[in-house]
Amino acid sequence: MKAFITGINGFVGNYLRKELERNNIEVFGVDRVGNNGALKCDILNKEELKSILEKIKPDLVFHLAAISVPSRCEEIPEIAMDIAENGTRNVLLCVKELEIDCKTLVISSSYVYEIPEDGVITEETPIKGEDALNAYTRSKLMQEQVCKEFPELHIVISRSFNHIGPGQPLGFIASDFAKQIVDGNKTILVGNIDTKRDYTDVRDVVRAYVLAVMKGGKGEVYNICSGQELTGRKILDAYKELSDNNFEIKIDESKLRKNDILKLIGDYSKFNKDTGWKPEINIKDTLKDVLEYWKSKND
Ligand code: A2R
Repeated sequence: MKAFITGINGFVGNYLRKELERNNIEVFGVDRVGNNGALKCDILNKEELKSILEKIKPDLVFHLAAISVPSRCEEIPEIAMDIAENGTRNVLLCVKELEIDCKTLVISSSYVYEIPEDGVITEETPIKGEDALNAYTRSKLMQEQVCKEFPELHIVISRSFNHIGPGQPLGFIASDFAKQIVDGNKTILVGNIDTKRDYTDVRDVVRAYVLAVMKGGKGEVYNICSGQELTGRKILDAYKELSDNNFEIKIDESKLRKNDILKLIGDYSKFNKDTGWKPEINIKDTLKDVLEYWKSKND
């Protein structure tokens, strides 16, 4: 069996490659650089992508390539949208035109949901409109829209909630705090650390992605999440226990976001019912590994 990953050398792609190889699946992939065994291809270049896919003829396609850091999407919204819209369309058009008999997983986000007043988010929760405030959300809404242009293909959409793990770059809360702590900062500058988020270990997430593409129904959308609440404050508490840096927390007004979502927690029971998946890694163990990762970078 052969798998093809767009964005193979990203944070998630790296873990996904290992998970697929553990399942004895041969893995191919592209990014715009072409290091580490990846094929160099911008998914915006359809002809190049098509010639690669024509040779591989994968059984499974994982479409991960994106501008994945929301703050970066705000800086380059047109590029983020182009990759989400035309990049996704190119991947699906190539599969269609080459008549590749495969199943495709497209990674969307929990940010597409309207936030309910209370309670957890299911796949029935309404999604935002095209006028959504943030560029990352708009790009993911567009990506889902493009998938609807291909009703004949076996496409599964993952609405992934926050995921964390060793190797995640800066720009995400667990990495940002861990780096400051292992660097010995005595004061950790924070924004709002009381917003509630749903975090899953990236290793559980990639296990979910493999199950989603293999067992998920054609055209189905699934929440991939832990259903557990975690705040920045709790992450910092865990880091304090795990490290010997007795740091203080200081609010940095410039880090407080207007329109911050106070609570974003998912329900994965639909995905569990269809695939049997549930998260297995305790998030405290994840945070320990994240801290170790940043320590190892300093050694
Ligand atoms: O091309 P590079 O070297 O910037 O690699 C990134 C790749 N990528 C692309 N590959 C081909 N053509 C493009 N036009 C293109 N644009 C970006 O996508 C990188 O390898 C990958 C994204 O990796 P990360 O930024 O580390 O994202 P992460 O955390 O692995 O997220 C994967 C997916 C994304 O759709 C997120 O929005 C979602 O999971 O959460």
